[in-house]
Amino acid sequence: MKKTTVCRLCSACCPVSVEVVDGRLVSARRQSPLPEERQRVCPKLSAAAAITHAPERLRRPLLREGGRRDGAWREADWDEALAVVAEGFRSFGDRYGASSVGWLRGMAADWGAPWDYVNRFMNVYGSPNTIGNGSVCHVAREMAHQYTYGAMTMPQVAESRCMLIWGKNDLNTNPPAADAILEARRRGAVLIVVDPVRTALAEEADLWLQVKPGHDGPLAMAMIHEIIQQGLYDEAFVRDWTLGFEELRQAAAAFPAEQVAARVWLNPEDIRRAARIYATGSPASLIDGNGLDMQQHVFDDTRAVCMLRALTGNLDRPGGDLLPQPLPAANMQLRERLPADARPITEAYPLFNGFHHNWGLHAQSCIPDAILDGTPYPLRMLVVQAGNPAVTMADSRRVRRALAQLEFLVVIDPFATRTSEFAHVLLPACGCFEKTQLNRASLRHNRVMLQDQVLPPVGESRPDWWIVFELARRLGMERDFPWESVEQAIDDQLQPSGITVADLRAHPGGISFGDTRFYKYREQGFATLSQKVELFSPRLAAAGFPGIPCEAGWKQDPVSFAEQRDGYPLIGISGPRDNRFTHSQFHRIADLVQEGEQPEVRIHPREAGRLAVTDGERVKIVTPRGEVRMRVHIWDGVAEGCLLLDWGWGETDPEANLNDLTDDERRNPVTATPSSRSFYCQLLKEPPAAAATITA
Ligand SMILES: Nc1nc2c(c(=O)[nH]1)N[C@H]1C(S)=C(S)[C@@H](COP(=O)(O)OP(=O)(O)OC[C@H]3O[C@@H](n4cnc5c(=O)[nH]c(N)nc54)[C@H](O)[C@@H]3O)O[C@H]1N2
Ligand SMILES: Nc1nc2c(c(=O)[nH]1)N[C@H]1C(S)=C(S)[C@@H](COP(=O)(O)OP(=O)(O)OC[C@H]3O[C@@H](n4cnc5c(=O)[nH]c(N)nc54)[C@H](O)[C@@H]3O)O[C@H]1N2
Ligand code: SF4
Ligand SMILES: [Mo]
Repeated sequence: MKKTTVCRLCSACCPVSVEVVDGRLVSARRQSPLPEERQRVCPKLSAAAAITHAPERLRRPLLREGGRRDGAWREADWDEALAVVAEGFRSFGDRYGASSVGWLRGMAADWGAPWDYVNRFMNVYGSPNTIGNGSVCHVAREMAHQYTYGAMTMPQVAESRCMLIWGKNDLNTNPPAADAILEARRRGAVLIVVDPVRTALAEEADLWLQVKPGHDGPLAMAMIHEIIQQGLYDEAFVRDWTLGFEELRQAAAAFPAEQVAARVWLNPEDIRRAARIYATGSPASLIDGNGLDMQQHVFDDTRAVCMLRALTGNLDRPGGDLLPQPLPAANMQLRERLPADARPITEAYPLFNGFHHNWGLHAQSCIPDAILDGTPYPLRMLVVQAGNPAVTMADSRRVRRALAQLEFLVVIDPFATRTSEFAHVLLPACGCFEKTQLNRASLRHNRVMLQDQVLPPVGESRPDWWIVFELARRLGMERDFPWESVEQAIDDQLQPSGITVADLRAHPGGISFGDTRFYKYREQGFATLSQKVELFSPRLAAAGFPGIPCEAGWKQDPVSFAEQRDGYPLIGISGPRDNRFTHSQFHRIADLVQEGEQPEVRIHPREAGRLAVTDGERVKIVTPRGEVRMRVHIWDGVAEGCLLLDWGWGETDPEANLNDLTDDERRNPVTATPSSRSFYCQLLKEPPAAAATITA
């Protein structure tokens, strides 16, 4: 039988058709408006059956013998496992207060309604410590959009004459977006790419700016300066709809292309050309991505990038960048139920905690601080859902120390992971095809599509929503979790829109809530305090942060370990995402890895010559935090002075856990973001004998 649903094997949320025979997924294909020969295949989706029915899938809840972390695992039924977890919530709450319990959320299983259920559960329980990983993912960037013009924009490439792609690699990370970019290219749209790596999109570009890692802010400021100085900005829009143009003009004057160029590894003419092409190419879309995230200056760098959209009048216009029209939906989180004096462990980041009515908390690094240092107070019990922090969080050796110190750790995941090694309870979650849920994308962008269950649960695994609802019942929260099915909960959430699950099932391709409208700000202003685009932010200035991005001129080098760069002279770049894997996931799936495949470090030929390393050689990469071992791949798509390291192998190859190298000490003061994308490091040759003994 063929069915339509949304794939959640990564965060791209692609609409897909899947074929199911006798309760098993047989094949899956992305739905695409393009003719078949132009559709690109997603290897993860092609391997969906192997992933879903993998022998390693957890099929029953697991508990430790004697409740000790060093006890052997034993299988349990759900009743017993949930009773143990509920007892944890009760006893830690009684002994230390509800805030001693935290819930950490990874990126899988979506940020949509399922995330709202967890927030609701924890708020009613009384702990403010429900924390996502948005400080390293896009939420820090989202906050920069929000502070500049009220919401995160969506590029409208179908009608763009020019596309400026800034630190995003949709070919590997978001196939529907990549299709749209390549189609726009086919009809002649100009393409500029800002990326330290020669990605396939950079190869395709009319102009590729191979920026120094982590130095996007000064580049954006130099482009702003050029646009203002040459009078290439949209005067009417700037006059009517922006606040702080004069302050921005003055601050940007400290960033002339001639001075900035060498420091960001570019030449001045390319910076000026990029500014000119973008500013005169309207309508132009600006596609910003995760290359800006995981950088210590993510917030200011992204604000500067966002300002380019406003100066050129490309906001909320066809072919530019759309301000979203969120679907009217109920806020399910019951935040008002938290005790008034509840202090989250992320209290040092109040602006980030509160910038959005629905995002919740995302200063992920505060979790190890609370466990290890008791800062601002100790966290004793943690639930980790849909995440693998032992591999994916910055300075993961410290994170593993923290996990080992927890008095009680519950992990909810379809697979055992490096993180679950530290767990006392391991609850088997359903994969994405085995459950029904709403995706956050549906709540944000006025096209709602149901991720509909197409398969029965594998083994006794259960959907995340079911686990949360059942726990709630066991803790006496029946009144707040009255739903007998997820369909009822979704209907309640979508009630303000009038759309129901039944409607969505009748329209598996999705339902739009009204037409897309442009220039909405002309009627309602922007969703900032001044209702204008805030080039200067009075809110930030009042809180003691720069009102204009980079206003202090050149700040300290944002690349981690800059103080120790004498001993660690190369810049490591946490590599682009491979379209076969999602972070730490799927490296065990035989269809996706080649026999004997090892993670690689890519090095420019001249740098390899200086380091005297050869293609295929296994080497050690070291930072002040730790070391990894990878195989050399000589490639001229990365600049001299940089090492491009494969990302995500730490789950299957503990010697290649990239976050063993990264730093979590220096963080962005607004968003708690560390520079785990770029860090100073050194490369050491391995003695041949030692190298021969190391296997993946
Ligand atoms: N150095 C470095 N660090 C990074 C990054 C990087 O590029 N470089 N990327 C960062 C970014 S942007 C992100 S978002 C994070 C990602 O960090 P994580 O969210 O920790 O990443 P994953 O490895 O995808 O872990 C997801 C886990 O969820 C499980 N899972 C899958 N589906 C479900 C489900 O439906 N329910 C449940 N309960 N579990 C499920 C998977 O088996 C897996 O164990 O990593 C960040 N860390
Ligand atoms: N296949 C696959 N798809 C995924 C994921 C996955 O793990 N695998 N993860 C999902 C998640 S959680 C996320 S957040 C998205 C992220 O998706 P994207 O936003 O596309 O992020 P990346 O591919 O990590 O990085 C984008 C580009 O930034 C570049 N970059 C690195 N450092 C810098 C820098 O200092 N400046 C600039 N300008 N660019 C830089 C990288 O070389 C890369 O080409 O992908 C999602 N989709
Ligand atoms: S890119 Fe592939 S894995 Fe990610 S959601 Fe789309 S089809 Fe699924
Ligand atoms: Mo992410």
